Amino acid sequence: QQLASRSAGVIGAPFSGGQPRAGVERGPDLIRAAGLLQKLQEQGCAVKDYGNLQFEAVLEDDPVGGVKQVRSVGGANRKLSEAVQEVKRDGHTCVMLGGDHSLAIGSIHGHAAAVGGLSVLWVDAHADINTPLSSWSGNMHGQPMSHLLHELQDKVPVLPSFSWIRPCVSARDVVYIGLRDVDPAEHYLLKLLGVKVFSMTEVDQLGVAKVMEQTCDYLSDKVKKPIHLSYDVDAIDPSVTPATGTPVVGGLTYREGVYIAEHVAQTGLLSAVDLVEVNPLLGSEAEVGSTVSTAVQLLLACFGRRRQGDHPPDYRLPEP
Ligand code: B3U
Ligand code: MN
Ligand code: MN
Repeated sequence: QQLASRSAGVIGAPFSGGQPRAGVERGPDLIRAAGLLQKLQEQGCAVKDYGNLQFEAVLEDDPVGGVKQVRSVGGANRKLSEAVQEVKRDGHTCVMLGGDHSLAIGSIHGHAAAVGGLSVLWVDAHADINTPLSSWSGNMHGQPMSHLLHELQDKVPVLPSFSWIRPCVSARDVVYIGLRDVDPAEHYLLKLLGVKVFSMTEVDQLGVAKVMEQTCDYLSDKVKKPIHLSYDVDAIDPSVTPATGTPVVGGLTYREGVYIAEHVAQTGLLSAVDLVEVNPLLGSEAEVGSTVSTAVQLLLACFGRRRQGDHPPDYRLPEP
């Protein structure tokens, strides 16, 4: 309703170890260079920049049962979790700029550690709920949800550098939007746990407005928990956001993507947002530009930017 949506605490997480393609670690700097922080301030949002995290290189990080860069991912997320806790204790809505989606482990873990029970809205072409044992790729960006969900702990082995993680999300507090590339094991788990999913089929069937209405009804059914929005830029159609590691045709339009963020902002419950998987080394200059500017617009919408326009309550029209 009002122009300023509280304050944003921005953390850059230049990390790519959850997947094999170099470049995604440059996401935070590119999103910053596209003017995110200034634009947030221009729309009346107070901003505190917590800078980019520096992650220690792990020299010996051999695969663990086929899962790659386990110790790097564990260490980076431990650091991120602590940074998110600081941002939340300082009272900001946390903005985590990735980096790959394995960073949701630390982001959600830190968020839950600071505020308690959360709702998670996961906007992605992928479900990212493989267990270390079900993953065929061995990439940890396809697994973060399995490490976070209470219900899956007997399915997830303890990995090196992961013993600090405590599961902190219940399956009934999770909604997915945009799915269109889901592995058999992931589909099995989503059905087993009865997770609320709006795949691209439901987006087509219902339209994005109904999807968001039903999402918010579902999440605020009993108690209104703070919302963690984990936005993978590959949820959007690759014609709009091609500069990402695993593009999948048939995604959300730019308008649907922005609508989701606008609607979440309107709930007043948004407490943390991840914007991940922007990879400026994939694609032409124009493709990277389109991907980065879309990422910025999604985040501005999360902090109350409205396409109808807006004006501060004390706006005064120049008089002749
Ligand atoms: N489900 C596959 C593919 C994938 C997941 N997330 C992305 N790709 N970006 C996997 O590797 O687990
Ligand atoms: Mn993802
Ligand atoms: Mn994805």
